[in-house]
Amino acid sequence: RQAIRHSSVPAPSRNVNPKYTQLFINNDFVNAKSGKTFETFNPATGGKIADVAEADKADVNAAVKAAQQAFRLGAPWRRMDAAQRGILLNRLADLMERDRQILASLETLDNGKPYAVAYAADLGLSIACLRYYAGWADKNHGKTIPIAGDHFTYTRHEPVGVCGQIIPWNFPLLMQAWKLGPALAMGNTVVMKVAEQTPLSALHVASLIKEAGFPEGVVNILPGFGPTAGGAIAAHMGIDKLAFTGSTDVGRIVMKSAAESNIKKVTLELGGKSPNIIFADADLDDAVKQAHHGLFFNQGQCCCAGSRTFVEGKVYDEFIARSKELAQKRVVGDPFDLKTDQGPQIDENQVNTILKYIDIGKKEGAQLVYGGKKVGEKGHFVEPTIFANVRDDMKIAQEEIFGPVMSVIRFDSMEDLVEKANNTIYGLAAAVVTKDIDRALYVANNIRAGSVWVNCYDVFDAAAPFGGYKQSGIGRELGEYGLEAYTEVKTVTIKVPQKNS
Ligand code: TXE
Repeated sequence: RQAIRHSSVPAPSRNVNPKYTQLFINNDFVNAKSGKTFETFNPATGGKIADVAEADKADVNAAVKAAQQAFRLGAPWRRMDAAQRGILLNRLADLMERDRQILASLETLDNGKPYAVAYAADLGLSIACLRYYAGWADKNHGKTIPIAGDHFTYTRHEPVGVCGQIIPWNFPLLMQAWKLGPALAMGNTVVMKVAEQTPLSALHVASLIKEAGFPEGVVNILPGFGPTAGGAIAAHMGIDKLAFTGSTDVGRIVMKSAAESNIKKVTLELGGKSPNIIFADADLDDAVKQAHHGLFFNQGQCCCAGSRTFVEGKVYDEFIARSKELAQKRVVGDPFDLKTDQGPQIDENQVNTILKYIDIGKKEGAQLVYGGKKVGEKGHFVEPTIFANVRDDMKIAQEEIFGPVMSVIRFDSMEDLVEKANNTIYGLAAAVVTKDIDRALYVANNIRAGSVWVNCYDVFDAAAPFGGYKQSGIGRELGEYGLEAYTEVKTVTIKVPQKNS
């Protein structure tokens, strides 16, 4: 957050007009077959922004048909050189760069995240992700393999086919880029359902996909609800692969539905409850800031939020005092104001969940040090909240709150620290803050989590894989590993007259 230099961020468009509110199928914007629409709201005011076409099963069927058509043998997308797919992805990244201010404004309007963050972080990372995968388009290739006998074997890395992608509302553009980048680099076609809370920025990107020159039907984008449009994608017989990011509960539902339909390949990126372990030898100022940003970033709505902050006893009280000071300074309010640190939560449901957990925390006997209440009457703002004296087995240290609630747990020795940190159904991320390299590596290598940050937090790069152990998910996104989910490996073996070494 501090790295964002306001001088390099152009002024936002508060009244940005969402130009695209229909379904995007076969490179056309169309109404839902049912004619139905739903409202999307500004979380900072609660006011309606626009009516958006509501996809349902019939629209999913149409989108799948378009995606299958785009994937048929001999189709332009199948005949296209791999390098050309990379050029198209780079062109899309260029267009997002051109419309960066509009996209960041739409993201803030629909999601509520501070505009300066949307512009610098969400757009910066999304564009970089597309460029990263553009580079892979002609580089993810097979091998020749010296098998026994008079044979010659090679592998082909082929696209999986039609990919169903269901994404959440906390990073609408970034989640879209994480899913589109590897799928398109590898030559797949896509039917994507965006979250019902945040359809607008993704639909603007849909227009850019067409402008970039992707052939018809390669990408189809459907705003709609989970059980209807999302359910139809998960169960569809014509979809070959499903990528889902969202709650663990819904991850379970879509995985079951994938199994019961056509055993489509499944990758899941689900919830987290990530330990952030701070040792007494750390630079305390840095540690306090790191823990603050690791938890409060994006209004606490991060799957990898450092929501179990473990602090060594010797510095515990000081850590709490300084964390409280920092939370007091946090500017909560209008997300279009460049000075704002924290915007609204996504909707009233999330606010109610967060307030419920704050209440549970108090009842469980944790000490509320700061915050704990809703802010104002208008919009969905919640105070940055800090609980001290949290025990590792309390609900607020075990269940994903997905809001600005920091739970600080005290520890006094290395003994069973890693076991305690691992004592969660999740395994998405973790961090350790210390000057002692042996301790840092011991923790980093023994925590059961897909990402571990040492003396930093939330450092993301399109080249570094991300994903969960345990109930945080299946598979990895980003990096070279992220290509695997979108690649089928075919082994071709040829009989030859005489093999020589
Ligand atoms: O998630 P859902 P919600 C967690 C976080 C949050 C909780 C609830 O703890 O508090 O989930 O948020 C679609 N079949 N995360 O309710 O419902 C839905 O339309 C198919 C963590 O928003 O999982 C949306 O597009 N799809 C997370 C997507 O799933 C269905 C980010 C995610 O929504 C569906 C978001 C169904 N039956 C929430 N039901 C992360 N890992 O970053 C819903 N969907």
